[in-house]
This record gives sequence, C-alpha cells and structure tokens, in this order.
Amino acid sequence: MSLNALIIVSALSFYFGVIVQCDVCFSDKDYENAIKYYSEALELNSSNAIYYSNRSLAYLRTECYGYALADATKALEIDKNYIKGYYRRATSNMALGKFKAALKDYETVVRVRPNDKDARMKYQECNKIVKQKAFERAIASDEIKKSVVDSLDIENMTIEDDYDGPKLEDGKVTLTFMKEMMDWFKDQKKLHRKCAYQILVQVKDVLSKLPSLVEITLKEAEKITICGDTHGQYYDLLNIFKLNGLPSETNPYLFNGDFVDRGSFSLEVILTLFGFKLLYPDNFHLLRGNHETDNMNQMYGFEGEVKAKYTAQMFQLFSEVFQWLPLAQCINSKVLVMHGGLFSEDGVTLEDLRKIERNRQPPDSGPMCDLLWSDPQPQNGRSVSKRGVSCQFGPDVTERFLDQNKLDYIVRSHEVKAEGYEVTHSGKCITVFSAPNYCDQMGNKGAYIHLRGSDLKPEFHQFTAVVSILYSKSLYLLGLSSCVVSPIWLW
Ligand SMILES: [Mn+2]
Repeated sequence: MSLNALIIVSALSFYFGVIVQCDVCFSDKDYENAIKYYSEALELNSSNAIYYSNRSLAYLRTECYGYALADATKALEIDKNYIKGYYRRATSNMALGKFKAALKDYETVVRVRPNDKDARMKYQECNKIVKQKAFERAIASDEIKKSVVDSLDIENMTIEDDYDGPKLEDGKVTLTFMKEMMDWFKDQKKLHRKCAYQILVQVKDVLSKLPSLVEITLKEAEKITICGDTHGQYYDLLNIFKLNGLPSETNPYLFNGDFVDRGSFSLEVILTLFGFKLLYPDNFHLLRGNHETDNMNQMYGFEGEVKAKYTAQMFQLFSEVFQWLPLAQCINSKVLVMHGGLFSEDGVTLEDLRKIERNRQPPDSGPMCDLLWSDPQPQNGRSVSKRGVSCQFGPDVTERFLDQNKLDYIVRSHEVKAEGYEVTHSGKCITVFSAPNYCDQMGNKGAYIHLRGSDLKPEFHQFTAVVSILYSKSLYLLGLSSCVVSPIWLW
C-alpha cells in the first residue's frame, strides 16, 4: 500500500471511529463524551450540518443552551434546508425563554413536515406561551401590579374539621410546628393552604426588610453551614438536617438558591426553608438562585407543582416572595457567597451590590443577572456563557474582584459536581451543590460546607442521595417531576 493510501485509510478509520463513539455516547446518555467526539469530528470536517446538529442536542441535554443555540445556528448556515437544525434552534431558544424566535423555527418545521405530530405539539405549546406573554404585557401596562397579599383574607380562611395536620401556633411558626410539618411532608401530606399562606405573607415581610447584600459576622467559636442547590429534593434536605443537625440559633445555615424546580417536592422544600427563616430570622439565611424566577418556574416545574397542589394565586405570591430574596451574603467581610458567580465587567464593588434594586425579575444583563447566572471557567478572561445567559469568568477575573473588595474567596453553587463540591481558581472560587443524584440520574454526591469564625477555612462534607425515586414515582407519572417537564425534547 502506498503511503498516501495508508494515510487515507488511517484517517478514515479514525474518522469513522469517532462517529461510532459519538453514537455509543448518545445511547449511553454520556453527553459529555458525545460533545467531545463530535467536536473532534468537526475538527476533521467543519462543514457537516449533522455533526453540529447532533452536538447541539448533546448541549441541550447538558443544559448548555447558549452553545446549543450556536451549534444549531451553525448547522443552518451550512444547510438552510436541514429541518432538524430548525428544530434544535427552536428548542434552544425555547429553553432560553426566547419564545418568539422559537415560534418562527417551529413554524418552518411544521410547514415542511405537516404530518409530524410532535412538531405540531411543540408549535402549539410555543404559540400559546407567546400569546400568553403578549396578554400579560398588555395588562401589566394598564395598572400598577397589586400584591396578592392585598386580595387575601387569611384570618377568615377556615381550617376544616377533618384536617389533622400541623397548624401555626397563634399565627406563629414554632419549633414544634416545624417538626410536625417536616413529618407531615415526609408522609406526602399537604399543608393546609391557610398555613402555607401565613408562612408566605410573613416571610415576604421578613425578606423585604433585608438588604440585597446581607452581611454577617461569625464569632471565633461560631460555625455556619453553607448548602448549594436543593432543587425540590425534599428527602435529601431532611437528610442534610439529619447529618448536620436541625437549624437553630447555634446551628446556622445558609442555603444558596435554587430551592425549587426539577425535583418533585419543591413546595415541601421551600415551605420548610421559609418556616426556618421565620423561626430563626438572624441565623437562617436564604439567597436567590436563577430558579427563583418566573421564567424558570414556568419551564422547570415549580409553577405547575404549586398550581397542582394549591392554586395559581399562590404561585403569584411565591413569585412576589422570591423577588425579595437577597442576592449575596458576605461573611466576616472576607467570604462572599452568591448563587451564580462574578460579573461580566471588572470594577463591581460590594457597594454596587448593596445598591441593587432586587424586587423584580432579573434583567438579561448586569450585576443582578450575573450574580444569579454566571459560571467560573479554568482559562483567564471571560467568554460567552455555555448557558446563553451572563458570562463565564476566569481565575484572573476572580483575583481582581477579590483584591478590589478585600475578600479571601467566593462560594457559589449553580453547577452539579460529581463530588458535590469543587475548588477552582487556586482555592478562590468554590462551588457547592447539595442535590445528590440530581434529577434521579446524575449519580453525583451532594455536599455542604462548614465555615468557622476562627479561621474561615472551608471544610467540606459529602453525602449521597437517599432513595427518593420510590417517593417521586407517583408524581413522576402525574408529570409533576420537572425532569419530565424539562424543555429538553428528543426528536
Ligand atoms: Mn442555578
């Protein structure tokens, strides 16, 4: 065989090897490797629309919607008649909340494939959302939005005689009430709506009095536990309390956002956390995550869960309460905690964070958006976000931010990690995630961090998932599990 032929044969076998590996990854749900192999295939042939489209699907599966959108767009640049490309671009835009753009692509798919039932369904679903949003905008501009609280008459809500669940004591959350409520939820029973409303109205009042940047001081001997995303995994939340003790004045906690969505028990998680906030307002802390927002709750399950278990009106009140969750917390002027991460521009100060008017849905850019959405990256500088919102920031960005604000390090959450936590940027950027076996399928550990006033050194504690799949089965079948509601669709 000539040398040229040899080169061609080996190149071809590598090439086909890559593609076979890609397909294996898809069938094994190993999307990270599928991305790697399609990237290799694209290095060899960068004009193949199918590879871009397939990598786009893998990005959708790993929730890198920004990258998914870029790949679908690229596939269409290469071949504007490639229908799957339109479908992928629509799915990406849908996940990013860009419904009008999604609708346009679904229209194209439906026009070319009028008999595709699935595409028609997606088109109708998207069309409904676009119309609903237009309607909401029309009413919003007509009147200043009133609070749900003003239309409630909680005093006169009656608790039926056959309800034998927990009740607030003289309208107050007590430790006894909390213990009873946690047991009640454990048995998958519903808290009376009057009690749920009482908690919500009171916690709105407490949260609205807090600054956007909460500053606390730990004394030498004091310790705080920082937890990351919990995402409606109620049984895992109970497990944290079992392992690490119930919250109390001497056992303070900070939960770093993303309490709801995805898991089937978001209501149980959030009512438990709000209850403890009312019981220990100075020793139990909550920060807002990107999932404590209307767009996310609509797509990832919480809105549906509240409507199924209670009412649309109660969801409205949740939405109002979420808007008052603080955005960041500083411990002993040295450790800054936020859900997402640092900023799209240098020069942001703690004073800027104090000044954020947070009582709103987060904007598409700026410090409030970044606090909820950004992610760290290993390389210096900043790059476009894989999620399509905010940015990714490198170790040099972290270094400059910490220097300017005289801080030691940041703690953030927002990304699932195999070990439950990850230390990056030379120890200056720590990720903590507390939803083990995320979505009943990731196989990851959960973790929480202990910080002591004496040295502020992070001490990591890992834990594994309790068996929640049995509990979530019934809801799963009802379509309430957001792993089902998730906007990632297979075509
Ligand atoms: Mn998040």
